[in-house]
Amino acid sequence: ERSTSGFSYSSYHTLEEIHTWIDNFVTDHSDILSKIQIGHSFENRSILVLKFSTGGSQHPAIWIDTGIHSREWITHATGIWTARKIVNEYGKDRIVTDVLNAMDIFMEIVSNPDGFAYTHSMNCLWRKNKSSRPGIFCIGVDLNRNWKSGFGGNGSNNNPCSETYHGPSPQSEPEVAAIVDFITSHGNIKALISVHSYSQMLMYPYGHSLEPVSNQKELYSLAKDAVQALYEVHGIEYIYGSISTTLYVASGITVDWAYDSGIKSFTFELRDTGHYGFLLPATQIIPTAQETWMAIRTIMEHTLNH
Ligand code: ING
Ligand code: ZN
Repeated sequence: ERSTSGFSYSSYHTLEEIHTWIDNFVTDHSDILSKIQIGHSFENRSILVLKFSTGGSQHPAIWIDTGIHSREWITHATGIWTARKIVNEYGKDRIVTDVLNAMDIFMEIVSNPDGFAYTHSMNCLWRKNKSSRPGIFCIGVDLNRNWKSGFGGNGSNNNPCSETYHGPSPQSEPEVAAIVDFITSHGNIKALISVHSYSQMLMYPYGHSLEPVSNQKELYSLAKDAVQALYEVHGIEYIYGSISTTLYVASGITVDWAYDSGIKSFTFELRDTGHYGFLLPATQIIPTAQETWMAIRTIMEHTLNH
């Protein structure tokens, strides 16, 4: 490590700092890392994805996104720590090594760059993106309600001023369309992990329906194992189950779209349970990332073997 040696993994960072870190991190580990631009945000910021690959063509892959909701700062910080962990463990940890020898990993750290910039400049509790449309007074679409699966259903809102506004049509938002286009054209994504905060939960589809998914037994037992692995790190308890039965009904969400596209999908709600909420102190970044890693690693291992 040279150019990233001064970066603090135990602090929160601005968009500019994260983009600089991405460039330096990719340079430092160019043997297995590259940077892909998959699109532009509404305000024309780059949408960047880290690709971890040991070579080969058409490897199956795992997708991880953090920061779809801009105020959930612990998710970006956890993503950054996780990226470094993957690089450090390759060739050391058997599971990471086996996974990366057979599969690629894609990580989108700042999935809502406009909202994230706004949380640093104006309103640290901003959730949605920053899109605006003629004749509509309020700003922003909820990027976790803008997906095709169950679009416009219960647990999403038709009012542009709502925090859960689903937008005018499925994938109307460039930040969502970029992911849909990338995953669809890749064609071989096996698992998707979408990271949110807060509530300490690990969930799987559906959000838009109470109906159990066809592989719900598999997803339930994997979630149970992942949550157990997480608990063993720092004793933090997560609850788990389908989104609609564990949290609430929510429609047009990332993981329902992924599931309907044939991808095993999970969504995390990281620390805490509401004491600090979205404003989790930076002292909790490393412990949160450490425990989350053990759950992610469990999901990766299962994806490799199934
Ligand atoms: N909560 C999520 C929300 O978008 C969620 C809960 C996550 C619902 C994943 C559906 C899927 O309402 C937060 N904190 O963002
Ligand atoms: Zn969220």
